[in-house]
Amino acid sequence: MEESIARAAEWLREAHAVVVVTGAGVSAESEIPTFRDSMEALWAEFDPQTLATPEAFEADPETVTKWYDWRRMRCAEAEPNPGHVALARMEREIAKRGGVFTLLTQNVDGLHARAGTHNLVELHGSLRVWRCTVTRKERVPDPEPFPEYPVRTDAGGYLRPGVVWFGESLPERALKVAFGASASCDLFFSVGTSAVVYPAAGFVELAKSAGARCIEVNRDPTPATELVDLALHGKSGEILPRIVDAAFGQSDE
Ligand code: BJW
Repeated sequence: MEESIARAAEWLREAHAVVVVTGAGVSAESEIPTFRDSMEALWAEFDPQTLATPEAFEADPETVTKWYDWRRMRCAEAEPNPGHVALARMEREIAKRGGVFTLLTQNVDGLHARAGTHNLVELHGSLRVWRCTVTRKERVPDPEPFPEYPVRTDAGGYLRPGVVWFGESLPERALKVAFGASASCDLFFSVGTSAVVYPAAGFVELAKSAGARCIEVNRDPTPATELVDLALHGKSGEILPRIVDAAFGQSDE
């Protein structure tokens, strides 16, 4: 592990354009269950892959709204962990050296922004923002559970979470930035993601084929493991700070 950390740090120091794609694993140490491990307690009988669809919301808006509201509350209570903080510092250090840093997250929990990352693309939307199914008008609900499920709007629709479900398109601008950044970076990190959900799972292939060095930081091996130049298996909240400290020195912030 020591040798891999040193190599990742060396590549980070040499990089001019860094892209990081993150998934639910980066928030696991903030006590937000990962997407595929999220069905605990009340939700054990459900399959997340089935609930995260427009069809599920149409068929059972009560259950889907309850699930997202439960997750919204957990995210509001969570705090960024050392992995989020290390990525925010990575952005500042790269910027100090005149480089470009882009963080593409599949997470809807808002923790990267709260940790201080600026150039952030939320590929799958946000759990903070909800919208009316009829007017598409957005709003940020108060940080307390909804009084009813599903939530009716004045326009006669329902309030749905501002996230991207399976079968829905990602925001156009997010896609454009993500494809552009992945195709033009010289260092790419895949962090805390099972790397199975597209289009995000394809960014590492794109970066690799465009000549970038690719690094995976994940608890378990994934389909990306075979593609990358360096795979570090463990907790991102432990590995990312070690890479950033080894590249730029211990943080004195
Ligand atoms: C740790 C750790 C620690 C734990 N430290 N690591 C091409 C091929 C095949 C299919 C498709 C394709 N293109 C599109 C599709 C269809 C579909 C898709 O990809 N399906 C696959 C399942 C095959 N994609 C879509 O529908 C997308 N839309 C689209 O492409 O539109 C056009 C189109 C439509 C239809 C057909 C073709 C084109 C939309 C995808 C939207 C995904 N939305 C969700 C829900 C968001 C709201 C919510 O959160 O509920 O996003 S699904 C879910 O998966 C969520 C996540 O962001 C996403 C990725 O999951 P993630 O983050 O990787 O989490 P996990 O739990 O899977 O993994 C966690 C990892 O962390 C694990 O590996 C652990 O080991 C690790 N870990 N602790 C480091 N401490």
